[in-house]
Amino acid sequence: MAAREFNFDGLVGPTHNYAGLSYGNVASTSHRNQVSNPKAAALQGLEKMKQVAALGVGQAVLPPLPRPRISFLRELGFSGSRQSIIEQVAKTDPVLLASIYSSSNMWTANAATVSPAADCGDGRLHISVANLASGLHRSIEANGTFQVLSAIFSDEDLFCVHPALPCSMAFTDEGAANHTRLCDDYGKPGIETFVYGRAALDVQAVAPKKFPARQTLEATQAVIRRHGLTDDRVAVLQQNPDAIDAGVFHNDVISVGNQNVLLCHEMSFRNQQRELDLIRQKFEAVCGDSLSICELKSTDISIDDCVSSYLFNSQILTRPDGKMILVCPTESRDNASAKQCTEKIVAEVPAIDEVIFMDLRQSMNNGGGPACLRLRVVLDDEQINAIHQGILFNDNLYGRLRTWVETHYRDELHVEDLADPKLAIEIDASIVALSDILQLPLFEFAKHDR
Ligand code: SUG
Repeated sequence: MAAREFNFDGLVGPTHNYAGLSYGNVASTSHRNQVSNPKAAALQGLEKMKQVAALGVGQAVLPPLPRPRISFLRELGFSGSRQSIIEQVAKTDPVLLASIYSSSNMWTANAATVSPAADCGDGRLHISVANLASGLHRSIEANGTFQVLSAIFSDEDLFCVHPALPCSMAFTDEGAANHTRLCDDYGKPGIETFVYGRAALDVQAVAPKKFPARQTLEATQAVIRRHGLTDDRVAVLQQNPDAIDAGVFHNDVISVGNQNVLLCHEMSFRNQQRELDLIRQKFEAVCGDSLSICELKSTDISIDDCVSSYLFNSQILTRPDGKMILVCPTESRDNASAKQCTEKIVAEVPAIDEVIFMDLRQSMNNGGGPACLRLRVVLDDEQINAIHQGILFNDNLYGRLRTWVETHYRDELHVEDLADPKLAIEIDASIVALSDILQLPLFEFAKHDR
């Protein structure tokens, strides 16, 4: 059945801030304690959604998870009213406070791994919520994400939403940021590539030395089993540990694919040539077509420039006329090597005929480019009609969300502002209003956090 790709973008939350919580993510660490602008961040994200929708590509929005996650602090033994808990934690542990206030769920590429129905054993679309167990501020996303995705994909005849994997260091899972699906038509079976950073249960295994490898082989294998993906349709690769040590904390910082196109850097994977040959063979066998791989060299662009320009964190989108467009952050236009690479990509990859640059600076300063902000979901008409309709992006929703952001968001947020209980009260009003716009029971999801 004909199907198309929808990009589910995370709406940036009102507490977007620069607390520097992500070790191994160079942008996050280097912007620690800078002043953020949540309003600009959310508007930049909405502009991207608007432009993508205008290209004729499927676009939907995922709500920010309600913050602060006071229920998590109660689990840790803090007690009293919300106000007094915020005041206590602000005094004793500001990093913990920043964690439960984090807006990191805006990077929906980490929300889950999604396998289209055509690839899955039972013919349903499978979604595995990521546990994000490598980092405290991100690990608290999984419950809320499960609630939201279960509400959107509620038809169990068509969809299966799996809760996050057990929260263990052996099963740390970062979702679609380490998953790329290659296919001919979106609705036909494809090859799903899964990239992991370390094998947790093999102490001898090669792993990065400096920064954490966030995705384990064991988590990847569990997701493959849950989704009912067969060996001929998956490729499991190890990320190059040197790249992780250079700041490539997710595979989508060094590789991106769409349909029959795979862009990567020569330092993306371990045993890269062998792995790429295998993907090529599997692709030909399952999709009956040849895969177009564009492998950029270190002489084209250094790893450091990949990390600072986020060239590979671009979105490759297929327009209704079948041609592809590369949506890059403006940092890729402003970096000489990255800019040249975009020209090389257009010249060498016949399917890609256009590049556009978008300003996502607020998100980029926390290590989140265009591809981080979206979760890709392949849907056919029956599935589109079956999902919750309130999150489908159109001009009306864009207008309402813009007004909502302009009404409720601050244009300056200092990390110290998180200590002021007034912020939490302000956010309550915004959640009530957003629930109404998206017709999702967000306030209900957050009732334990009051
Ligand atoms: O997990 N940054 C996120 C960025 C996620 C990017 N996603 C993808 N590559 N798909 C992270 O490191 C920063 C939070 C802070 O510093 O306050 C943060 O969580």
